[in-house]
Amino acid sequence: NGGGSAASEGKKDDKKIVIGFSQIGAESGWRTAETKSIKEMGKNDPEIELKFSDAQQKQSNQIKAIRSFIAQKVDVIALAPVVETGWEKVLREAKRAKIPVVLLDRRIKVDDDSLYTTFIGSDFIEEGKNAAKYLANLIGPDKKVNIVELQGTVGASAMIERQKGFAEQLKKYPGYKIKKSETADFTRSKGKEVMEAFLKADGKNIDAVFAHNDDMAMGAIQAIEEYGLKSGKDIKIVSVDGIKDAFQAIKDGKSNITVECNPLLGPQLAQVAKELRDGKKVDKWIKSKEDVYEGQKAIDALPDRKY
Ligand code: GYE
Repeated sequence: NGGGSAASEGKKDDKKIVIGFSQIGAESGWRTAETKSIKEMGKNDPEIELKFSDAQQKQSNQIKAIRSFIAQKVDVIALAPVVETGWEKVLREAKRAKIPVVLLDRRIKVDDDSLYTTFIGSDFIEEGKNAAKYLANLIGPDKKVNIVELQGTVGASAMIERQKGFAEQLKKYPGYKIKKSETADFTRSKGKEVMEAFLKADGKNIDAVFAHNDDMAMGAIQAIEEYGLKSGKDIKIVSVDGIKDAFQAIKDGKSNITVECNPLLGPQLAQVAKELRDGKKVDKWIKSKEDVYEGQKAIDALPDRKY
């Protein structure tokens, strides 16, 4: 089994840890950055072998991928679950095969928490709250503000919890009202489409947009400009993720706030996989450290953004 010779040889004689990763798709700049981070981990980490599967937004494809990973006897299954519910059956199969399941970036809802080992990702409630807090701070907490909301993928934990956190925080500002709230699937094109409809219905009375991700906000900005209003001024924009485009939009005066959500989870996934191999106990939630950016702080940070 490799013998215990030179320490400098490290683990190279050992068997690699095989990780099967079921990715959601490629709906946003955020997700593209996550995929890149995971693939780089698979390429650069000598202890890891990565099997990558793209589900094209379909839970049924993810379930198929998980079953195939089980059949291939991978060491770890990593899952970015497109929606929260409906995972019990397949995760019980993984548990029976004694393959640990690591949730990446989105959560699941299951009665039995032992069906997954850990969740690596963000606090979406906190992100929603921060979006509301910073918006109120920007416009003034005592103002009357009509908000339209662009939701992420229906049933996704990132959508459900951002919505919840935002609404909860808004209770502190009685003049702030969510006038319309619709899904735009976390994509730029849908963000534009839904915003166009909002503007057409009542464009003169929209003061702010809360988008569950930056991509939808970028689409909304386009819609606002085409409608003839000034995005970032006539209509304030707050969104989540912290992709470079959002920083650029803030610099250009077209957006106002982006709440950071870290997609660069490859290194953390590798670390967890190694800890599991070594029989270590891992925390149930490995939480990302994140910030909020607006104004000069966003402009200063733009050159160093990694995604
Ligand atoms: O915010 C969004 C994406 O699951 C945290 O999914 C992720 C979200 C992210 O497509 O841009």
